[in-house]
Amino acid sequence: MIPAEWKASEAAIIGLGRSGVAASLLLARHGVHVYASDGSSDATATAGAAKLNAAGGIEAVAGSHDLERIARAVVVVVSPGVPPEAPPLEAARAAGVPIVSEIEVALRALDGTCYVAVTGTNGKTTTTALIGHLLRTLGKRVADAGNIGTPLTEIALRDDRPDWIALELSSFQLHDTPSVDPTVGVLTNLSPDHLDRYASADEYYADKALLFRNANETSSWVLNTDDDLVLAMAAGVPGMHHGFGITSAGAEMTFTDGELRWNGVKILAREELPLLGNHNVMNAMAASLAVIAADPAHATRGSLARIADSLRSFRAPPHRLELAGERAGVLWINDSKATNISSTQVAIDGMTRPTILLLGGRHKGEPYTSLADGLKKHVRVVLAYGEAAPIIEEDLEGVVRVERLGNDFAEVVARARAVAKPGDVVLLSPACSSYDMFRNYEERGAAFRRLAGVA
Ligand code: UMA
Repeated sequence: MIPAEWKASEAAIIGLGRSGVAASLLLARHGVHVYASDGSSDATATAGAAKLNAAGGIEAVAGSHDLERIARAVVVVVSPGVPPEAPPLEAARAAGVPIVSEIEVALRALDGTCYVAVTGTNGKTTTTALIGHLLRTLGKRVADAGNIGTPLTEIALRDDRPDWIALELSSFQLHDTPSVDPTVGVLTNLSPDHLDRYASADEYYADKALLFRNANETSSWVLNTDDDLVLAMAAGVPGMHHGFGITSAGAEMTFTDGELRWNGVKILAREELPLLGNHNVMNAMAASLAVIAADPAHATRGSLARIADSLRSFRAPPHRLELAGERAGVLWINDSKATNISSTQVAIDGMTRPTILLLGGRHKGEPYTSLADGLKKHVRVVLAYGEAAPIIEEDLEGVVRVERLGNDFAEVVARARAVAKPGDVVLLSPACSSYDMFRNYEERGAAFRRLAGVA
């Protein structure tokens, strides 16, 4: 339920991206007066403001924040991309105004709806999409939401409520979401990320641990038993623990003799899963286990057969080791979603041909030196580009051939084409965010596909 006291005053929404726009519309629908602002006056913020001002009951401004007005608000609703030290949030904290996430607003409006929440460093989006797909195959009406792309408040605005929500939660979204209490919670894996926003990996992990903040005896957790950090974080958390793992012994969901098995029962053979890489085997295990844990009716022989069929028909979401095409014997792979080191490591390890790697963008704080082993084995040339290029060049000196390029992505792709020989792969797996050159990783991946000209 949206609290009655919010309706008596004004809510301040920070950010006019998808989250801020949907959260504003939802609060206005619930009778809350909304002041929404964005510090930027870029095209997205301006369009967001125009949409909200046309909606009624909302005042929206792109280009500045009225800090005094924000300090008088009854609540501040923050978009995930707004860092905690942003001036509007400092102003709210100084005035004692509670700060909540867009997800928190949606959970209050969607009170009582079942959801599987997925967090972790990598594999979140694919696992979330898989969970949505599996539940749909089992006959449920499901919405995929959160970090995957559709804000949860957008789902709450729909007249038709889903039976289930497959909800991807980033650490940014978990930060200000005190009500998070999923039917099933999934923790895929943990490794350092977002060190441009967090002072340390531990600070980032602390936000991930907020998935468990309302854990109780009726909670259900799906955990990667191959990952010591995951096990340490979940140790002692109340509720049922369901493990999945390839290398660890004793997990409920295993990958044994080339088969995904649940409690020893075959779900399907590896070759039937149409996804590249072992990390996707882990994602498929996590998703299947989450769906089985969600409802005892999903563990019958018939349901397990439907889960297997559903895994066979799943296709990878775009920008995740996506095959862009092949020309003149060169394979072009778009892994634009790889915005951290561990994700790029997984991509490199999955390469079976000599690889030209496009690495770069906005540096996020992790050193590139940890890529050295994989680079030596699989990569012929690294094309380092964007803001991170000098750091990449310095970190990888003596490890692999590195060519330092600038900020012109067309030039980067043209150079890849010139360097590639028949039998090679050109892999965009940047290990950086895209924000120095693009609006987001989707735009970067789309530019790669277009410039590659292989589709
Ligand atoms: N801003 C201010 N004032 C400030 C600072 C920022 O107004 O002081 C503004 C910015 O100008 C911007 C807005 O705040 O317009 C922030 O918007 P946003 O980045 O949160 O954009 P949304 O469109 O709402 O997208 C967000 C998620 N973005 C981020 O977490 C950065 C999307 O995840 C998510 O899909 C969407 O909500 C719906 O839930 C994207 C992402 O990159 C895919 N996520 C990160 C990742 O996967 O690594 C966490």
